[in-house]
Amino acid sequence: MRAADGQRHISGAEGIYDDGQVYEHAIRFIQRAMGHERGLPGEIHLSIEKIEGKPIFIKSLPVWTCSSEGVECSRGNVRLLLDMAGVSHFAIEKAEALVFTTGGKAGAFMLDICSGQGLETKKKTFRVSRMGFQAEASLRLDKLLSSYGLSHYRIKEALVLASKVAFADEVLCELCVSDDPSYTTGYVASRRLGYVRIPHIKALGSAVGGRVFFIKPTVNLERLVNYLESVPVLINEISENVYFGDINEFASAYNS
Ligand code: PML
Ligand code: MG
Repeated sequence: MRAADGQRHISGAEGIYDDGQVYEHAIRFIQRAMGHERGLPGEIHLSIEKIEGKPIFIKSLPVWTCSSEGVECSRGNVRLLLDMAGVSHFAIEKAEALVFTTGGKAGAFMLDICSGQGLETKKKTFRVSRMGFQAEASLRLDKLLSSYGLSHYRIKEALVLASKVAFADEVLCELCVSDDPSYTTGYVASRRLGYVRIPHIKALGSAVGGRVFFIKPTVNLERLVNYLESVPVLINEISENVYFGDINEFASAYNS
């Protein structure tokens, strides 16, 4: 589902479901778009396709929630995490300018991890699609996340997207800031870092946000875009690791 008001992105959602569940999720996505805090969309596009061929099965990333005293502390944590992942200072600054000063873009920007340059393609942003859960893994994750008080639907949706993205060899890591004014938790994710949630990543009421994928210089762009947009990926195994702690605790766990 993709909802927009002119050029301004309102809401987007993706999923892979058994045929018996398609109707229920289609209605849920339309309701989400129609009741969105970013405003009433001028158009809603709902596309339903049969998945052909065998999906790739992956494990979900472990989840760490990084405690913080406020926006300034969280912005520092974002910089530290991206630095730990190996993103250059040029690329960090470029990403910060994209996700902390603008909003309303559907899809993710792709930046080179060294130069911070956006990839030279006709499209400015890329939409990750065709990802979901096997039924048993979905129930297992619901149970696990709710036992830690993390049952918000966004966490599960962002975790499946981040897990698909992290599985791509060409992507070093991802930064996400929701552009919904009432949602102030973002994340930095990679195969090595896991899915690191950052509360207070922006001020309450702010409509800035976006997604950035940091791409290795040797990227085969066509293959990567095909994987992100078109290859079906299902999570069939859930990482049981759910942690809470500050950035120092995270860094020592990461380095051990
Ligand atoms: C979004 O829904 O716009 C992205 C939310 C990302 C953060 C989800 C979380 O709380 O882990
Ligand atoms: Mg949103």
